[in-house]
Amino acid sequence: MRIAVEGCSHGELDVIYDAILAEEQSSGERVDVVLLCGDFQAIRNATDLESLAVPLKYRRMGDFHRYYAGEKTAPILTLVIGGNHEASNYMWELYYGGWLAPNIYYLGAAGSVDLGGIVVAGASGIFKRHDYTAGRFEHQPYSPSGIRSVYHTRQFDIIKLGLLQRPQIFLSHDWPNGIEHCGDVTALLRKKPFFREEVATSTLGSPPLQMLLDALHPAYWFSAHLHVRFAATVYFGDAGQSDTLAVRSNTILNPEVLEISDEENATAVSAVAMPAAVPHRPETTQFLALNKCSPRGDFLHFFTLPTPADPFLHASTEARPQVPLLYNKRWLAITRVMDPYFSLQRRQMPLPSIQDPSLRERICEEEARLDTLFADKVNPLDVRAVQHFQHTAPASATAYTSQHRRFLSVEEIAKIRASALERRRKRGAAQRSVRAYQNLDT
Ligand SMILES: [Mn+2]
Repeated sequence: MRIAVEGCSHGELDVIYDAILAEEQSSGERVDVVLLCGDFQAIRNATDLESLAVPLKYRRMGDFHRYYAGEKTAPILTLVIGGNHEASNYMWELYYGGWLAPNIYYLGAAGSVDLGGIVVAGASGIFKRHDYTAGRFEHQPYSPSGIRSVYHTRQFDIIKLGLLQRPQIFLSHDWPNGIEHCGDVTALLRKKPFFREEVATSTLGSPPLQMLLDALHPAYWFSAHLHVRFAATVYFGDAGQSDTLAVRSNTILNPEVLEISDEENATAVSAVAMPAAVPHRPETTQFLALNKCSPRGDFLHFFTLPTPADPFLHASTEARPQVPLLYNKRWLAITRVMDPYFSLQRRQMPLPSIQDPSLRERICEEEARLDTLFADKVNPLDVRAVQHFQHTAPASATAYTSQHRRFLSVEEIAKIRASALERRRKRGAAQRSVRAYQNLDT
């Protein structure tokens, strides 16, 4: 199975698919699935912009609404996780995962699926310590703080992911904390010098993702968010380096021993190409962070992974055979067993440890129960048979406002918003966020 991975999408679906189709043409090799690592911006209509946490100048519709409307269709099965710039209202509708548009499947706030026989797992959002242990308390219209906390990763979801068995591929928007030390950190700092302090203080990346990396050892891990291409190899257990990522980071992350000399002549670009063809040992994770989508290119990574679906994919006479997409039974069991802990309030009851033997036992029991439940069903785990894409809001680059009693274009809304901001600023009430259009009707 040939896979294309991309970093932050920022609503640029056309550029991404065009680049992938162009690569297929030049290489002569079909791409079977696309993995997008967040900041996807599933903006269905102008009202969704109200739930997108970006500065005013970045409030753009992007390409997604045409895919949502059916004007365009994703040419290749696409799996998506969320980042910190999302239509958080829409992502919340699909908290457990689902079709954002035909052929574009969101893994949910956390999720795991079986893709042609390999397990893909993903964590949406970014880590912020003060919201990590909270429940999912945000509701719409989002408050100025809720529009941000809504995409902060929750411990509840991380623990669920930590209960998975080793996935082949893990997707996260931000990087696992400490990962920079498993690659060429000097070259990274040459390209992104402003990471220096975070690297020196061990604050680059997400600590919960570091925990997951140590717990799961996925064969491949892809991230985005920091808008730079960076490759690393993490060795676990018996692979020659007997430490975990946490131990490595804690050992190396002494600012005194950090080599961040600018004189060193490391090759900044060639050093970060991930050796896709190198077979991975089970004890290593190949990490690759990807750049954001940009016209300058180099935001994609292509690689081929042997999967149980390969004979089917090779034998198919179709130009683009449909890659099997199944629920991961283990994930379904985890979701059921952890459900009593799910909180819709700020308060989150204490959560069990991922090492808790009785918790793991209950998950195994649940898996056995699912086996019985599914025994007489045909393809019970087939995502396409169970979940169908449905519109839940109009697809339009306009939004109806009850105040104006008509549909306004994005440009008009931006103009009105800008002048409202300006008036507010003049009145000296800049500390209060302008929510003039929070009541836009869909
Ligand atoms: Mn981001």
